[in-house]
Amino acid sequence: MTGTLTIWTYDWVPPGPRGFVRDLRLRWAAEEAGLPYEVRAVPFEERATNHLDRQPFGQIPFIADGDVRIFESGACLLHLARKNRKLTPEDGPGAAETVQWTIAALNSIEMATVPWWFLKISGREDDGLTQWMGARLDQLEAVLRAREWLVADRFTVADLIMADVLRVPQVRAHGERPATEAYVARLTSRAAFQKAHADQIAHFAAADGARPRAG
Ligand SMILES: N[C@@H](CCC(=O)N[C@@H](CS)C(=O)NCC(=O)O)C(=O)O
Repeated sequence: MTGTLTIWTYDWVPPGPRGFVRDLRLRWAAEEAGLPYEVRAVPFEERATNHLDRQPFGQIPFIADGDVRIFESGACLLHLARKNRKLTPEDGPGAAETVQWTIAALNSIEMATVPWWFLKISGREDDGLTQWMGARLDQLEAVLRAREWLVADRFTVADLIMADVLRVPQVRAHGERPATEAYVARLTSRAAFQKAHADQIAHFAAADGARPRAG
């Protein structure tokens, strides 16, 4: 394989998660960085061996970039950032803080928000988890009240992943956090996000036509 970046997603998903499937993070990063990329698909309904060889949990996204083949959206984002200075400062404290906030988005915020909204949409919202997530979001609100970007007065991949974690509608609707809301609105109004989002919606919509209709 040559140096073309390939981002894998599913061939189809139901309408609900469209616009939120995690290949969007990687499309968005590639768009921000001006990196050429192609998107390929694995079946949503049957997780085949060649999929599990690339992503042992049967999930997406995963990427190929030259001889690099990796999964986990955060690892993929940090890999892309290492190649492109539009996504991170090159070195020094800014580079380290970009890694720090990327991990914080995944390991301090998303680790609370994802279980919370899974339980919420299945009608089993848990009070302890709600309070824990609320505290995390309040702490982040205090950070975002004081700054426009997470790192060094500039956009980085840490903002991309933090905004992607925070933009889930149920999370956005939980409590009043004006700095967080303004931050998410600012990030998701970027042209690169808009293109990545529209492309993902189009990708899944195109697959609808090829599927037998229920009933
Ligand atoms: N930690 C993984 C999570 C990946 C993930 O949850 N992918 C979802 C799509 S957004 C998926 O494949 N869900 C289907 C499943 O878990 O079987 C990452 O960030 O890459």
